[in-house]
Amino acid sequence: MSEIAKKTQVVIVGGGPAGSLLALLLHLQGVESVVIELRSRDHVLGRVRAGVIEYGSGATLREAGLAGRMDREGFVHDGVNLAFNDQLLHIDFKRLTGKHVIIYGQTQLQRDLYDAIDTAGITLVDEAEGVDLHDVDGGSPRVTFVHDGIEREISCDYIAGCDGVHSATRDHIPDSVRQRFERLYPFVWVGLLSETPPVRDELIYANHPDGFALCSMRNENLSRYYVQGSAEDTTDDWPDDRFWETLKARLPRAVSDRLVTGPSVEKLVTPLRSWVSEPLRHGRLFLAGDAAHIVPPTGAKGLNLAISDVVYLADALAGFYATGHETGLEEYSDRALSRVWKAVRFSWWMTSTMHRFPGMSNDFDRRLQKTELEYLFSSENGQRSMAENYVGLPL
Ligand code: RFL
Ligand code: PHB
Repeated sequence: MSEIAKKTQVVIVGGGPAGSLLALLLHLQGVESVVIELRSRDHVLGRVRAGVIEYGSGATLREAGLAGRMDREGFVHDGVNLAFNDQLLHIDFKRLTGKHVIIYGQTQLQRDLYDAIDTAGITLVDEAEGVDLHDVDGGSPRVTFVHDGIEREISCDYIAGCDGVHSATRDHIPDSVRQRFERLYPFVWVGLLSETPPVRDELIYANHPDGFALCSMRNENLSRYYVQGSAEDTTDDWPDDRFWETLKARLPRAVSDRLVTGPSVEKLVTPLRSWVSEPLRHGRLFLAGDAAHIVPPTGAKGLNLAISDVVYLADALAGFYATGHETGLEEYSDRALSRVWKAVRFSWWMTSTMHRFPGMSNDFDRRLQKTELEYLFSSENGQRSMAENYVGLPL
């Protein structure tokens, strides 16, 4: 890493997908930034996370020259499957929308972003501790942190808070200004990664009376599966045998008969919740990605929202440096939130439609869920709406 500058145009806190991509999009538009990341690169690359890249996210990465490996090694999926009542419904994205999604792990994308950051000569300071923001709503914002035991300070024009769910930058938006909208779902996903061939060439989202299941993948010999668990579950509650038995029982027979099981190489429990923190701007601070909003993974939207936020933010910042006008920056929060809420709605709909809720047996909600799925199975318009949202609404 080159010397850390004492002054730059934009300091980006957080070097995950949102922060790294923002730095690169700014660089392409002639805006200088420094990225400050708490963790080591190996740690960031060790997090197993998202796998579905929306059509528009893919196009953004391609336009930024970041899609070489994704286009070579990722998998284009022209549809997904919904399982219900032992039946499979294929949602044909290509026919219904003319678009597709790309299966490409967030880990690989993060590696591509790091490589591009290094090639561009952008400073990414990793293992930076005690990041703090100063004068966020005044005229001379600064970011301080400790790196290699040395206290550092960078002054800048703007700060981008891309520091994920536990964001510290978000706390610089005063309580009197900040509103939080939240929904917690009363269950978790238990996820397992195994070096086995995927059970099918496209994803399967299954609604079963016992609970939800999802079959996903990373490549021809790396499968990613999830099953719905109880809110208080930990990975200790889910030894491999229990996981595979549960998954099998929740899939249509024709699918489960083909399931290849094997030892898990990674296992996690993830809570399902949505929240949005508004607004996304306070003074010279802008929030983007998981620092500003979280969606349950059912709609595969988290990473994609991080990408759309930073596309809007990079445009707004570059617009300011090109014209001297803050119009784009003033519009950023509303523009990004409008797209965010549509993804929150879709993720809520997928979650509500596909999971078993505690207390749901034969009651009104279960009847509605059954009707929702029967409608989807029978209506091309219903399928088109789902396809349109899954491949991603336009940026
Ligand atoms: P990240 O990836 O959390 O990066 C934030 C970075 O900020 C750093 N940081 C700090 N740096 C400096 N100072 C501090 N004080 C800091 N505090 C934190 C962190 O170390 C980190 O490197 O947020 P970002 O960039 O906004 O990206 C968001 C995505 O990572 C996230 O939305 C997705 O992974 C969500 N997600 C999915 N999204 C999709 O679009 N499609 C999917 O298929 C999908 N599947 C998933 C998912 C998330 C999952 N989990 C476990 C949360 C599946 C799972 C299981
Ligand atoms: C994944 O492959 O990890 C994955 C896919 C689809 C989702 C969530 C996670 O909705």
